Amino acid sequence: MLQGEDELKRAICFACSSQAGVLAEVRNGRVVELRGEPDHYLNKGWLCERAYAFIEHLYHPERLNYPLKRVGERGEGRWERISWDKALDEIAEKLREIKERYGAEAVATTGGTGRGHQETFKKRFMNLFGSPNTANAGQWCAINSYLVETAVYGFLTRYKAGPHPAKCIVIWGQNPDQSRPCEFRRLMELKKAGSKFIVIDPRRSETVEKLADRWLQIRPGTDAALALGWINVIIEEELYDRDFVEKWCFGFERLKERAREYPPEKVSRITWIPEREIVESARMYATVKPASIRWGLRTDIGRNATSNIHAKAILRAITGNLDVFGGDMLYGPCEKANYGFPFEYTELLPPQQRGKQLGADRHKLWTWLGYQLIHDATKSYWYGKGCVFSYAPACHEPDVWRAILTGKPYPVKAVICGGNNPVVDYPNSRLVYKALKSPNLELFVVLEQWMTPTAMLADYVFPVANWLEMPVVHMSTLDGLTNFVAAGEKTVEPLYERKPDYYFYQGLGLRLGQEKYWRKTLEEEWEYLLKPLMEELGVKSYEEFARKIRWWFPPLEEKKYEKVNPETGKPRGFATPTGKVELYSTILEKLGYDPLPHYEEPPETPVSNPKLAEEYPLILITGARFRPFHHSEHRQLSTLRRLWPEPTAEIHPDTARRLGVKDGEWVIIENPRGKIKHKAKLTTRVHPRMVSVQHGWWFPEEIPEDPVLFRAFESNPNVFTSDEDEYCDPPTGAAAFQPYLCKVYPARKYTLKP
Ligand SMILES: Nc1nc2c(c(=O)[nH]1)N[C@H]1C(S)=C(S)[C@@H](COP(=O)(O)OP(=O)(O)OC[C@H]3O[C@@H](n4cnc5c(=O)[nH]c(N)nc54)[C@H](O)[C@@H]3O)O[C@H]1N2
Ligand SMILES: Nc1nc2c(c(=O)[nH]1)N[C@H]1C(S)=C(S)[C@@H](COP(=O)(O)OP(=O)(O)OC[C@H]3O[C@@H](n4cnc5c(=O)[nH]c(N)nc54)[C@H](O)[C@@H]3O)O[C@H]1N2
Ligand SMILES: [Mo]
Repeated sequence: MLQGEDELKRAICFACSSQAGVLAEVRNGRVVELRGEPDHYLNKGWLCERAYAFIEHLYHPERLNYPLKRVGERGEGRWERISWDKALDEIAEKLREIKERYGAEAVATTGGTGRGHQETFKKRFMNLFGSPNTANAGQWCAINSYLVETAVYGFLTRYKAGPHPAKCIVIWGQNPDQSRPCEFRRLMELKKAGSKFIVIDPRRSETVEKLADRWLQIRPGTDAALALGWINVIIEEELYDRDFVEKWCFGFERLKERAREYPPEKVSRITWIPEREIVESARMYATVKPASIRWGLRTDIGRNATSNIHAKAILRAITGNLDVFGGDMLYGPCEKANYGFPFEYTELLPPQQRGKQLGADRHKLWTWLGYQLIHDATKSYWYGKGCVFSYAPACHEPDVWRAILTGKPYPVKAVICGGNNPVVDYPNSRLVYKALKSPNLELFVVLEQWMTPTAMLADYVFPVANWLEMPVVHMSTLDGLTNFVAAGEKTVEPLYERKPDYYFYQGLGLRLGQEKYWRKTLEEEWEYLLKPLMEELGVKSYEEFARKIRWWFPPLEEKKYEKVNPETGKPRGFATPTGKVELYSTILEKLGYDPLPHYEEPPETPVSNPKLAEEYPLILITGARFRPFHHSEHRQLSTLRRLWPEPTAEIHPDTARRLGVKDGEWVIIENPRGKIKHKAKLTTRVHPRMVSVQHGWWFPEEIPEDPVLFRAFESNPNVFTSDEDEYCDPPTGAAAFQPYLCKVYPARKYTLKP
């Protein structure tokens, strides 16, 4: 581009996982303005405040610009600059040595929401290196949900308004007003057009206020009981789709028996939702058609995660809302892409390494065994390639830290952390900290945009690009979640020595005998991935695809299971071992888990532990999303921080009065495992017996060096979330960010002696 020339680039926002279309005005090689892409299918010209803040993010003086190598002790903050090449040489050498001494499984990775296309390339590197120990946030966030759904009906579901809107929409444990603002705008349109909404949330969230025709104020952690109660009402009142159940469902009689254990009066006692509301909402969901269930994080986590997800899948099926327009449409990976094996090489992980996956003995759906069963069942269906998720199979995240500290079941000696801030965001974050500081850990590498509490503990830190500095693609192989493709241009070359994460994994791969499997550039990887689609569309290069095509959707087709397979002359059915929707899951049964959903009281509630509740009487939930931040990110950006300067805890005014807590004052929230500090926000949004605290808080403006670490443990509820087995979901290992017991008192009592 010539000096003085303006250029318009078409990017895809990666400030969360929503993928809004962004137009970037570039002047003299500098991004000067961002705008929503007017005709983009998702955001239609609109952007949230976080997307706009990315110009500040791009040019922020505190961004990491050069690779760093630690020279002092871990956490001391003494670094020297090093080149990418030299750092990669040293790390490759160290990984080779660790593999020789302890085996490849002694190397683990951690990840978050897949920023910078992390998980795909991490997975490729680890499969080829020979380690099964990739840990990631998908274990408790969405990906475990997709695994359970795929086990039950062989496909994924995704809510899409499309040309056939749902008449009834259930929003279950999700607050899209804050967590998915682009999609939320579409939901508002549906509301205006007359769709009915049921919102299930212990808080009167923004979504409850703006959308709900019915709000079920559920006791945290009891969703499985409610879902089973709905199933009970729907079966007992014969509101189910008899025809679909007879033809296409497996295990209905056994489900019926199980559901009898959950009559409305019992479910009301468990969930604190009045019996009448349970019955009426179940009737509404079952009779206002088509209906769709949107789910959020809250049903993916904790002790009942698999039962929650399984019960939700059952509800969709027995009401005849599965794979019908306006209901929950089924889909598989994108057919027109080289997804799966030729991209991640999962099957090249040697068989003797698969069984070594940390947690494989206890969390069998999340690890190799479960993956294998699901993969085999879906294989004939999905273009011979089966279900593939970059995030799974993966190891049980909490086991990584224990293996570092105890050497059991074998030592973990190196950790690569990319796109993730586990010292703040992972459950039991003090244990994460302890493991990362341990002398047992011989190598800790972090790929980051900023110095964070986690990066402070690293031996090497690599500076990575943000989404304005790299080509972005969203599609199935990258997250296992979409069958369509969306692509964005890089708007400027990465500044300083920043690079997309890809070049780290590729650089290591090239040094460790993986030359055959890595291409020269990230753009070439995308061209290979999208080759079938590009050929069909007559597009020559990635740049052309990102500029001209932007996004591509497969044709929308309903009742795909009825389509006749030409080879057998029979309907194709569902991609499960029985070919039906498995209300009774043969995969869960084979793995030794309950084949039907059930409800179990979480380990730390007034019901399961009344004695503890005497001292800690309030029910604590953590991490309800709030704009403008994404998890632990963006506190450095002044335009956003101004909108939300400090952590806040929602407390009911009646409760606050009783506790002597005033609005806006600092309070201590204490649990047997620790205490944190938030500012009290008195609001009737929360139930008088509940407190809601935020997650992700650390303070980039504070002292970086250990032990202060930007005050990473002062307002971070993960100092008292547990990652012990008794709190986790057995099949998937999903940890619990809630519910817990706590007490709250003004901070002045704690800090100032009169
Ligand atoms: N108590 C509690 N804890 C929670 C939750 C909760 O509800 N309550 N929610 C959990 C959930 S669902 C999730 S998904 C996790 C998320 O946990 P994390 O994945 O740790 O989330 P982020 O804070 O977004 O961390 C991303 C880090 O990567 C950096 N980053 C951003 N983009 C890129 C990139 O392109 N490449 C690289 N290498 N780095 C990048 C950011 O600067 C940031 O430090 O948090 C979990 N933690
Ligand atoms: N602004 C912003 N947006 C984000 C993120 C972010 O950090 N910030 N993170 C992204 C990620 S990775 C994720 S996973 C999503 C998560 O986003 P969502 O799926 O929307 O989940 P949350 O906001 O964590 O919780 C949604 C609602 O569930 C309620 N809730 C709490 N406990 C329970 C319960 O036991 N049962 C039920 N039924 N409801 C409960 C909370 O009160 C809250 O209103 O957000 C994504 N979008
Ligand atoms: Mo998440």
